[in-house]
Amino acid sequence: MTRDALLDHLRDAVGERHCLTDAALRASHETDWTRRFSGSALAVVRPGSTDEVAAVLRACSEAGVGVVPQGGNTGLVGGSVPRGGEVVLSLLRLNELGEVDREAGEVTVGAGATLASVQAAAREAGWDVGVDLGARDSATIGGMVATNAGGVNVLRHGPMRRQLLGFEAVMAGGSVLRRLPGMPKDNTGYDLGGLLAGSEGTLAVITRVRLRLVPRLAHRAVAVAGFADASSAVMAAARFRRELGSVLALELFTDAGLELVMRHASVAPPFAARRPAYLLVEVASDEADPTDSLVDALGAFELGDSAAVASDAAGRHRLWQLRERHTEAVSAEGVPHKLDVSVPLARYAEMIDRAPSVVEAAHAGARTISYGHVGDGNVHVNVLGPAADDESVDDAVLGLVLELGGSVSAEHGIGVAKVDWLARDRGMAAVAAMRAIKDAWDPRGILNPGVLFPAVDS
Ligand code: FAD
Ligand code: 2HG
Ligand code: ZN
Repeated sequence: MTRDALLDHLRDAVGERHCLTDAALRASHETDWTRRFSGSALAVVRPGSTDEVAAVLRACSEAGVGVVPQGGNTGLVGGSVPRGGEVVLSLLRLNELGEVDREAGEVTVGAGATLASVQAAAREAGWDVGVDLGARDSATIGGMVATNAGGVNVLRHGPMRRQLLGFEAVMAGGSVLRRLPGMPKDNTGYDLGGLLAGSEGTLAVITRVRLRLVPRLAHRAVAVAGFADASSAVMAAARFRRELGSVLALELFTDAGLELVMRHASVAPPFAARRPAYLLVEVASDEADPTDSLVDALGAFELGDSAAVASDAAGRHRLWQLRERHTEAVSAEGVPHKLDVSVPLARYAEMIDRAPSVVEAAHAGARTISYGHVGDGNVHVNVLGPAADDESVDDAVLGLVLELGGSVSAEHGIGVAKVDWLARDRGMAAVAAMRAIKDAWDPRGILNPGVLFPAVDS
C-alpha cells in the first residue's frame, strides 16, 4: 500500500479532522517532554473509539507502517514519539470516565483519561487512585499502564500493574482483547493485562482500563528535613519506614536540586538552614491524625532549623513543591539526560555520592542532580551538559548501577533511551523470551518499533 493510500484509509477510519498531516499540528506530538527525543510522523491520528483504533491498526498493519501509541506524551525515555515516518496514534480522545463502583472501590476509564481526572472522580466518591505522580494533569491512565508507572506512593500501594483489575486493548492486526469485569480473583489463563503493564506500546494498544481504587485517608502530614549527607537521610528514611506504620511517601533530594527549584519554580523552603540532603516524608491514616507521631519521629534527629511539618492542605502542597518541581526546574536549565534507576537501599547513598564523579569522568564539566523515591530504592540521576546524542554519561551511570546490583529502569521504562542496556541488565535469555512474546503478538513489528528492542530494518 502506498503512503497516500494509507492516509486515505486513516482518514476513513478516524475522520478527516482527526488525521493530522500538517507539520504545525503534528509538532507537539513529535517531540518528547524532555526535548531530547524527536522524529517526524507520517500522520497523527486521533481515534474516538476502540473500533477506530482497530481500523487504524488494521490499515497500518496492512501497509507495514509503524505505529507509536501516545497518551499525554510525558514519558521520559523517548518511547512516545516517532523515530521517523511512523503513524502516531494519540489516545487522548478516549477519555471517558465510568461511574465509580463505591462498594467495590473500582472504576473503568478510557486509556486517554488523565490521572488528575480519575483522581478527581475517585475522590468525589470517597476513594483514591493508588498511583500518584507529578505529571498527573497530562499523563494518561493508558500511558501509565503501558509504562507500569510508579510515582510517590509505590511504598504503600505498588506501581500501576498492582492497580490493574481489567483492560481492553487492540492487537496489532486489529483484534480486540477485553476483560473488564474487575474481579480480584480471576485465574483464567495467562495474565494478559499484567503483560501489557510495562509493555511500552510494543504489544497492543490499551483502550480501556479497570482500576482498583484505594481508600481516601482523612488525616495526612508532610515533613521535609535536612541532613548532613545522603547517607544520614537514607538511614533516617529506613527508620521512618520501620517506626511509622502510616508512611505513604519517602522522597530524597539534594541542595543542588533545591537550588534549581528555587531559581526556576519560585518556591522556597519554609526553614532557614540549608543542608546537603533532604528527606520528604508523608504519612496518612484514617484512624488517628499521624502528625504527632511524625513530629516525635523527627525528634530523634538533630535537625535544628532545617525542617518543617505541615498537616493542612496548603502547607503540605508547599512542601511537596520542593520535591515535585525538580523535573521542570532541571529542564529549565537545559536538555537533561535522565537516568531513572533503582539500587538496593544499602547502596542508595553510594549511588547518589558516586554518580557525580562517574559522570565527570565520562564528560568533564557535566552537572549531576539526583533525587528520587528513596522508599523504593529509586534514584533519578539527571545530567546536564552533554549533547542529546552523546551517550557517554548514560553509559557511565548505568554501568555504576549494575555494579551496585541495581536495575537500569525503575519506573520510566526502557523506551528508545536504554535499548542497549536491556540485555546487559536482564540477560540474553530474558530478552529472547521477551522477543518471542513480541513476535507472537506483533508478527509484523508495527507496534512502537525501536522501543525495548532495536528497530529491525525493513
Ligand atoms: P506517553 O508519554 O504518551 O507514553 C509513554 C509510553 O507508553 C510510550 O511508550 C507509549 O507508546 C506508550 N503508550 C501510551 N499510551 C498507550 C496506550 N494507550 N496503549 C499502549 N501504549 C501506550 N513516571 C513515573 O513512573 N513516576 C513518576 O513519579 C513520574 N513523574 C513524572 C513527573 C513529570 C513532571 C513528568 C514530565 C513525567 C513523570 N513521569 C513519572 C513519567 C511519565 O509521566 C509516565 O511515564 C507516564 O506513565 C506516561 O504517561 P503518558 O500518558 O504521558 O504516556
Ligand atoms: C519524579 O519522580 C519523576 O519526579 C521524574 O519520575 C524524574 O525528573 C526525573 O528525572
Ligand atoms: Zn519518579
